[in-house]
Amino acid sequence: MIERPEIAFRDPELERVWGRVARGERLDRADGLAILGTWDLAALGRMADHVARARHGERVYFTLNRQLNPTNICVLDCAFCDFAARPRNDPKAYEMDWDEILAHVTDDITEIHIVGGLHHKWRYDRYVEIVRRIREKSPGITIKAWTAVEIDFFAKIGKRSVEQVLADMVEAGLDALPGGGAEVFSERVREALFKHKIGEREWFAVHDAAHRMGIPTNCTLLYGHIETYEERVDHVLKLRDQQDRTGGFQAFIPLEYQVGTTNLVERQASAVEDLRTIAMSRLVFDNIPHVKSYWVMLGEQTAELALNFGATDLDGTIGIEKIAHYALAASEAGHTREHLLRMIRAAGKVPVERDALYRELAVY
Ligand code: V47
Repeated sequence: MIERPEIAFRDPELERVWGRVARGERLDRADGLAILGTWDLAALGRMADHVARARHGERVYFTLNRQLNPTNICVLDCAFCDFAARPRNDPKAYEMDWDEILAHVTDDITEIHIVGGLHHKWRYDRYVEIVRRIREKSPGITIKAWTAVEIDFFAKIGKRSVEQVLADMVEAGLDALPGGGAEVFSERVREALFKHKIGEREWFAVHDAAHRMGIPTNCTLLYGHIETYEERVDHVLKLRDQQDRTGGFQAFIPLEYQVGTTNLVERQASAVEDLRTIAMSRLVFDNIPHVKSYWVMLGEQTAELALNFGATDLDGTIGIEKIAHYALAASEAGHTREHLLRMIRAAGKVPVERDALYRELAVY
């Protein structure tokens, strides 16, 4: 254990939480709420940074990756999503052909992140074939593909169990699942924003099955819209319980809602809100290795600051990103390795290049 810093607190509630961290106690709902409500950001940053350093020292991870979204046509109608196109007569609808899909796989990347819409016409085999052809083109790449929402959908259209879908995908070349589609584990929010999408029971069933089959996964929270602080903390606690049972989550990614044209709220979450959410998750998750600072949605400045508020992963170079950019994200579409190195070093950390399985490829 690294030495505990002396922290000058202005918020007595936060000081109480620090006492619990110092005694090695597990944080609870009241602690999570105290963190989300604090204005004592300097102290909060030191707390979360201490916990991150105890796990990873000065190391912050990133990957050379590309996102692939083979289609945006989707049978769902989530109120926060600018990416999805309706199945019929939507001018922004697109479907990639094999050449376009395979053009995403090049020698300069080590991770491909695949996620897309639930297409009303694509067959089960096409989704498996996407993974297989990518694996054939690049035997060495790591493939992080399909959210729990998609796996559940494939099970329905392919008339298979979730386990069988996962087994088919692994056989085709899949390495890990991304964490999307969790949104907020709250029936109130689901009813209001994404009532046609699977809820927490099915989302957890997919990740539970994946972990039991040895497939690592990520997990996410979509925040900064109509959810309450209580719902945010409860979401994190539910993920922590799952991790106690199966241990397969590699990283937690708080996704900042991009207002875009869906306008669920007037303005995006503030940087203060982002940093509190990152720090809360780092402090409450005593069992998930990484909290990711997703620069695409946070913006570069806040993403860099988050590296001193408990985040130890910057995702990657990304290349072309559609989900946040259809929702008018202000960030660049992609960054070079050198750019990510500069961001990590500017935060006083040591850059470590990884693949989708968090195997270390280079320390800079
Ligand atoms: O599930 C949709 C979200 C997710 C918006 O696992 C939006 O490493 C913000 O899960 N504003 C997909 N978010 C992206 C995702 C992800 C991203 C990066 C890394 C990983 C990982 C996973 O994007 C969806 C949904 O929650 N989303 N619309 C929006 N307007």
